[in-house]
Amino acid sequence: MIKPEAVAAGHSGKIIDMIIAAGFKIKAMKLTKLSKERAGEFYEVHKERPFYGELVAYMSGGPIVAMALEKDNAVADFRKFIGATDPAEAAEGTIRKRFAKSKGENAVHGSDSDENAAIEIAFHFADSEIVG
Ligand code: IDP
Ligand code: MG
Repeated sequence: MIKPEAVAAGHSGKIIDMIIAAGFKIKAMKLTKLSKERAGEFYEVHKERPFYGELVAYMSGGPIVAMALEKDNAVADFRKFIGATDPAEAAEGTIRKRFAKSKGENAVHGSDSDENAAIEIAFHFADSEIVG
C-alpha cells in the first residue's frame, strides 16, 4: 500500500515508478479509502500496541493505493526496497528514506511474509481484479 499521507502529497506516481524500476510486476492496483473498521481489521495484529488507535485513524484518514506485486523473493526484496519502519533508520535510496515523514507516517506498507501477503492481497482484491 501507498499510505494516505504519501498519496495526499502526490507521491503515488513516483513511488509506482520506483516499484516498477526495482523489478516488481504490478498484478493488481486500486485507489481506495479504508473505513476505520477495515483499517482496524488490516492492522488487527497490532491491536494491543499503544499506537493502534493512531494507526487506524491515520490509515483510514485518506485514500491509499493498494497493489499486488510479483517478483522472485518479492516479500524480502520489497521490505529491503522500502527500508526500515522508522525513516531515521531507513537506508539511503529506500522509499521510506525518501518519502516517509515519521515512524508512523512512513509512506508505504509491505507484507512481512508470503502467508500474510496472500491474506493482504485477498483483503484488497477479488480474484477477477488480479491479472493472470
Ligand atoms: P512495518 O510497516 O515496517 O512492517 P510494523 O512494526 O509492522 O512496521 O508496524 C506497522 C505500522 O504501524 C508501521 O508501518 C507504522 O505506520 C505504524 N507504527 C509502527 N510503530 C509505530 C510507533 O512506534 N508509533 C506510531 N506508529 C507506528
Ligand atoms: Mg509490519
